[in-house]
Amino acid sequence: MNGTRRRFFQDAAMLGAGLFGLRDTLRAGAPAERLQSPRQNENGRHHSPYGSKGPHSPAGNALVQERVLPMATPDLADLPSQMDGGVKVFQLVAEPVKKKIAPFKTIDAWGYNGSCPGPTIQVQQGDRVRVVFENRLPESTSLHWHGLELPIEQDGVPYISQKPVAPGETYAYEFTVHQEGTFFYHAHSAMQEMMGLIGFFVAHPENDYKPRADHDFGLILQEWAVLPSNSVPNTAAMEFNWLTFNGVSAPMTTPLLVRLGSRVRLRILNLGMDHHPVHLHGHQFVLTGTEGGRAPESTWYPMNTVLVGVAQARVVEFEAKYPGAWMIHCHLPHHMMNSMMDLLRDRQIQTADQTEEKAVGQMMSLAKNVPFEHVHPSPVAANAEKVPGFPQDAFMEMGMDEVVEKPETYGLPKNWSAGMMGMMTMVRVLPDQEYEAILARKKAAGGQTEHHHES
Ligand SMILES: [Cu+2]
Repeated sequence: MNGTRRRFFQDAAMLGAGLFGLRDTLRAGAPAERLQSPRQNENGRHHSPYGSKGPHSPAGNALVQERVLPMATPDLADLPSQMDGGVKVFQLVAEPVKKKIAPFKTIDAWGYNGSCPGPTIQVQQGDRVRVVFENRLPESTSLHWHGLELPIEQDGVPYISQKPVAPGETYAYEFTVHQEGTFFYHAHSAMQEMMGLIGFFVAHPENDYKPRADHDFGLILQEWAVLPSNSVPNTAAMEFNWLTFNGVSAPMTTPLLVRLGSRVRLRILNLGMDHHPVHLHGHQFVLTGTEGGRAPESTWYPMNTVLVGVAQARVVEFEAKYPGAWMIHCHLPHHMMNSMMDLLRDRQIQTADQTEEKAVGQMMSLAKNVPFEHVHPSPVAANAEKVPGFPQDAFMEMGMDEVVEKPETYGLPKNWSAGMMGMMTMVRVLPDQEYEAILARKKAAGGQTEHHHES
């Protein structure tokens, strides 16, 4: 990036953050784009579908002040708040959620406010926070604040720091956030965690991190064991056949849009049974923080794959230097696919039995149910069936571009979705004009993509 360009971004970002900050862009009907900075463009991309349920004040809805960049959680909403005196108040409801994790797979998960994972909570260091929590699950639960330093009675551990919150009960948590960083909330019950009871709790620093990022994204990694023709995850399983980012498997994951030349922050959070090495294509990043907060710059070194262990958060940053659609995915081979058991049932057991005719027939019938037109995207050799080991990846690629189409996928090459499976998304590094064009499409589509809210 040349100096002029860099200065433009910096200046625009400073102006955007200072004069015309988050509060304005979050307000419905705000004057259109007075300044175009990456910072501003990402603001307000998520409007909670739950906002209408509770009281609503503009001040409370400005989740962080103008000084810092809020995080965007693709495919998930932010939890709105309201101010009660000096306290930022959130309403969180634990409840069963029907969650579409792939165009042809809907599961019975548990989550918060109709969302799985739960909506993202964003606060600022120094905030006094109250979370009014209601349990609409069929069993007792509680809320644990992972990584936060708070009084023991707010720790959310059943029988140790509080009585379990019984079905139908409400319980208020209240504490002051003196830390900054990437935290999360979850039920402190192992099986409930595996049913999906988790969400981001991001505490922005009093003053923005240096260097400042132009884009900030959060991804929650989860895994599910759901047998074919079943919808309820087996929470006792140790083998997983569905892997999700923010509650959806690729190609349903919404691509991350960034401006060419911008600085991107990626916060990756894992609550499952496996550790996930998350890899970024085409760029190097540095590890700038963990679930414990920001790391000193002297500790940063280049990498492109970060191991996100269970119960960890990893924060990485990179300069989006190269235009293109660059994969971000867990690199465990089995986590780069969706369950094909629902589709190619017997292939899992007797691959030698599989023929191209049978496989394509199965894919056709699945496609008919979704529905989309299935086009077999990649050729196989004429003698493929005679080769030991065949098939491996043949027949796995399901091009379904039209089913998962949204403004963020505009302009991707035909059949792009055939290359996207499992714990996978992409960062689309776009030159100004293309970036603006997609932004305009998002705006025309209502400023948000509602595919995250399944019920
Ligand atoms: Cu993985």
